[in-house]
Amino acid sequence: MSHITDDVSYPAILLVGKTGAGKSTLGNLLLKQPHDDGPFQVSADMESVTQECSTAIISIDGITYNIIDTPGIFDTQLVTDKIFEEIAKTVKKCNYGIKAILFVLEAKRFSAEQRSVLEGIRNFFGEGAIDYIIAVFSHATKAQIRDRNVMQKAWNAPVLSFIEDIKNRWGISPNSDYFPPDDYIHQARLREIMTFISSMRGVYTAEQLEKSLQEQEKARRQKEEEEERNKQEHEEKLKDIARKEAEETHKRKVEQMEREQKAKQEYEENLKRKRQEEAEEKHRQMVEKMKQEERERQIQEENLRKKQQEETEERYRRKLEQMRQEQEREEELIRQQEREWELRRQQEKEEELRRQREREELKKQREREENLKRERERQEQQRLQEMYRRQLEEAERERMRMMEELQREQERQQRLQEEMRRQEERRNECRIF
Ligand SMILES: Nc1nc2c(ncn2[C@@H]2O[C@H](COP(=O)(O)OP(=O)(O)OP(=O)(O)O)[C@@H](O)[C@H]2O)c(=O)[nH]1
Ligand SMILES: [Mg+2]
Repeated sequence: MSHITDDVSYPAILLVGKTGAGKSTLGNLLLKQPHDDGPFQVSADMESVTQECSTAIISIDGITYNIIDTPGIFDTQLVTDKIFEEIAKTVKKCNYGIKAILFVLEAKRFSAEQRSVLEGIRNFFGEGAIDYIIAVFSHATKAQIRDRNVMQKAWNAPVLSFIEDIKNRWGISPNSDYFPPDDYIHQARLREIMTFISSMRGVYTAEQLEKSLQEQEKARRQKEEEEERNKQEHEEKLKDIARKEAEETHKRKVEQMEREQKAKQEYEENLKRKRQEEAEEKHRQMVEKMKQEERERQIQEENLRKKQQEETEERYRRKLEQMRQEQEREEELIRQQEREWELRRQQEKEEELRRQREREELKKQREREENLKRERERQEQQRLQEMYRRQLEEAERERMRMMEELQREQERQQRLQEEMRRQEERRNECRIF
């Protein structure tokens, strides 16, 4: 009953899972064969062994099934697609449907790798397959194999969620090293799995898989279309970026060319300016040289002029000296003449002085005579004055005497007038009476 067959003449039990999970080992154990020496080849190392699906006949609770070992699912999409093709080919041969899908997973931390394998299997079979999945944990510890509760405690949230999704259908692949095939624990773990298989209602059909595959194909196409759209959009974006980059490159090139043109212009201008400066410098040097020559010529001329001037001055100086000497001689002559003249003048002056003394003597004589004359006149004048004074005193006394007489006459006149007035008054009084 446990030999490999190509026919699928009974309802099928599928062993699926990640490569190296222990599918072939579990198949052999369910077939009551040594775990590594049954109809399904078990790999000794990490290399994937099962490349094609193989099937064996198994009887559970009196019902015959085809148990089908499948190649392990990798996390590499390319290999996995081929494996799913192989599985699909086998499922299509299952004319009596699939009674159970034993999803073998290692009882260690539910890794991202395991999760992607589970997602792959669920997607492949479609959501309708969930009612036929039984999870079987392999590589369990001795304690986990002995006690299901120990196994349950090791689960994390994703495992719990998955177990919940499959309505708590889970078992443990026994390890013959811990519990030999005749051990009741070994048998109990296999029994649990088989009980789940027997309790399944209905079968998962090739049509469901076909439908799922079509949906997958549709999803794949949509995904491809989406990817194509994204690709096109991406390409458009890339083209846009490339166009912008080309524009930018063109712009940069134009700018670069402009910069180069500008730099060239600046270079040419600089060159031109430099040449101009050099020409100006040469011209300046030439002018400077000419100026220098002119200065030297002027200096020579100046020296010559100075020399001529000095010679002229020397001639003038000599002439002046000569003139000065002549002048000195003339002056000496003049002084001589002056001295002579002075002498004469001195003589004349002495003569004059002598004459003046004579004149003064004469003048004094005259003055004395004059003084004498004036003294006589003064004495005469004094005598006359004395005489006039006595005459004046006489006249004054006469005047005073006449004044007194006049005053006495006036008083006499006043008395007369007073007398006349009183007489008048007496006449007037007499007339009244
Ligand atoms: N400790 C332990 N080792 C196991 C268990 N199941 C399988 N192995 C070992 O794991 C290795 C791979 O086992 P296989 O049964 O070939 O695994 P598989 O899933 O069929 O592998 P592929 O066919 O390559 O996909 C072998 O060396 C097994 O002896 C288990 O429950 N416990
Ligand atoms: Mg295998």
